[in-house]
Amino acid sequence: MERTFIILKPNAVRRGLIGEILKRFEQRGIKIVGLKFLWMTQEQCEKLYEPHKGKPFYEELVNFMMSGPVVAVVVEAPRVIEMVRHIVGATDPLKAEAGTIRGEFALTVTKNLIHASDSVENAEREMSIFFSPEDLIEYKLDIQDDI
Ligand code: RTP
Ligand code: MG
Repeated sequence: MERTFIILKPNAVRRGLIGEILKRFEQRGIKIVGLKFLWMTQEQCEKLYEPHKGKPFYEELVNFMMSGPVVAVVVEAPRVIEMVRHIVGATDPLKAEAGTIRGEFALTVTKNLIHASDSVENAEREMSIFFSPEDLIEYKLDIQDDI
């Protein structure tokens, strides 16, 4: 079983898309094990985007990510890192396939609605910025034996 880390970016919250986006993971049978509504601090933002420091889009990205509250989520399922990124779609909404979250609801690269970790190492690193181990809840989904 694998876990990954997701952030619904500030424009997803402002546009009222929290339910729409979480629904897409729930309907796949992906289990939510951690959920927080928060306004990111500069420190959290710098840690999250540490690998992108120095890139041309860094400042704009960090400012945007702190422009309003976000929803931080940890989810669990087999092969969930790849599955979540498949549901989210390509970074550039122009290249995101129809039917993906970005392909249906996003317009620009910076404001592409959602962040999702891209590897086991990054998932662990990123979720630990926002969640302590006791924030992550173990339980059985009703549908777990049927997916
Ligand atoms: P994410 O990390 O947010 O799930 O998205 P990703 O892997 O598809 O994209 P990544 O390359 O990790 O970039 C992180 C975020 O930076 C913004 N970005 N802007 N203007 C640009 O060229 C550019 N490139 C990346 C996006 O908001 C992207 O989600
Ligand atoms: Mg990334």
